[in-house]
Amino acid sequence: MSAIQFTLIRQDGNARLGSLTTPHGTIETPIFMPVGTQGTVKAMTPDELRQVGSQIILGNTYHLYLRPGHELVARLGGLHRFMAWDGPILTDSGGFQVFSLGELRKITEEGVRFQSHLDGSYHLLTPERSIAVQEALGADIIMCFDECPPEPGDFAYVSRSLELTTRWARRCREAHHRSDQALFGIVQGGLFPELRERSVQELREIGFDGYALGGVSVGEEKARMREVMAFSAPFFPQDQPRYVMGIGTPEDLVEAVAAGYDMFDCVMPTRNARNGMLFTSFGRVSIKRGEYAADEGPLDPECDCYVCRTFSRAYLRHLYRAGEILASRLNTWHNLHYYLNLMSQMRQAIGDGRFAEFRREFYAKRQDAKG
Ligand code: PRF
Ligand code: ZN
Repeated sequence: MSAIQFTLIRQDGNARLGSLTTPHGTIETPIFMPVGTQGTVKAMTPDELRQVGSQIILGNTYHLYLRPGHELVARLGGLHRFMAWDGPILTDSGGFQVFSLGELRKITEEGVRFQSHLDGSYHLLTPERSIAVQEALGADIIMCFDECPPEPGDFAYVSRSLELTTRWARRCREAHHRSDQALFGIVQGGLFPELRERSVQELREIGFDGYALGGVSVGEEKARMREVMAFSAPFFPQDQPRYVMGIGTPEDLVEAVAAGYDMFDCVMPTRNARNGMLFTSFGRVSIKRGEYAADEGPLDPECDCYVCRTFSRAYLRHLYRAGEILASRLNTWHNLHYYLNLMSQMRQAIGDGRFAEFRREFYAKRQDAKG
């Protein structure tokens, strides 16, 4: 028995409308998961996350393991209780985060030895340990501990890396005991169709509650990333959720949904918000620019979020330039609303059988023409 239940409601081209029931509630797919790395989606309270339309959020094993420590979180009732978010949570395994440490880590068959970015202390993260930490945190969906090879990776290296990821996935499956948590496998294989196919097959033989496409958006060209998403999708099971890890721009999300994926996460809406980069229905807006100094209009005339209904571009520019805390809060509010609303529009379009039309209109409206 799986801790989650996925229902495919409708397919329109390759795009999928579905629903995913977890121990903390049912979410609609395709869905975007705001990133709450350190037990908080930066600048937003749980109540505000609900108001912008969040249904599920993402947490990070690596950060919470180092600080405040998974045992402490478990003692305080688990991550849901600790951060007062009662909806579904997915935690990433820490694999990707420790690989991002560069010099500070060493990969062996056993796991990854690394030094904390906080105090330089030494740690060993293994598949078993990653699962133990994720069981202590108590998310609804947890991820296998994988190796995410950086691009460009040659065939021999990516092939060896993916075999290690498969062996680690088997150890994760064996180490996982909580029946109220789903465990997802992570597909690697770089830019190579035959390696992606092998990766999915090996993971499917072990058997997981869902499958994620890892190792994309790691330095390859955008066109390459979209190719990998498109040629890999048919290898995934039809009747289980498909998650693309760590993407992306609004355009990436539209293309990923078009290719047949259901779940996404990215720091882009939240991180860019704090840097004054805002997403709107007609393209990107850099709110610091002089052209907005006396602009009385709303940030995005098509957006019905609290920020766009209440404040002018001139005011948002002023807050940003003055370094006010409220700039981060309002910018994050709008960007998350924009991302979550985009997903909601895509679900509507798939449900109505007009996803291709939606996709055309989405691009027609954008003036920045960036991908
Ligand atoms: N593996 C894990 N987390 C991830 C990735 C991955 O490949 C990516 C790659 N885009 C983002 N987050 N475990
Ligand atoms: Zn808005």
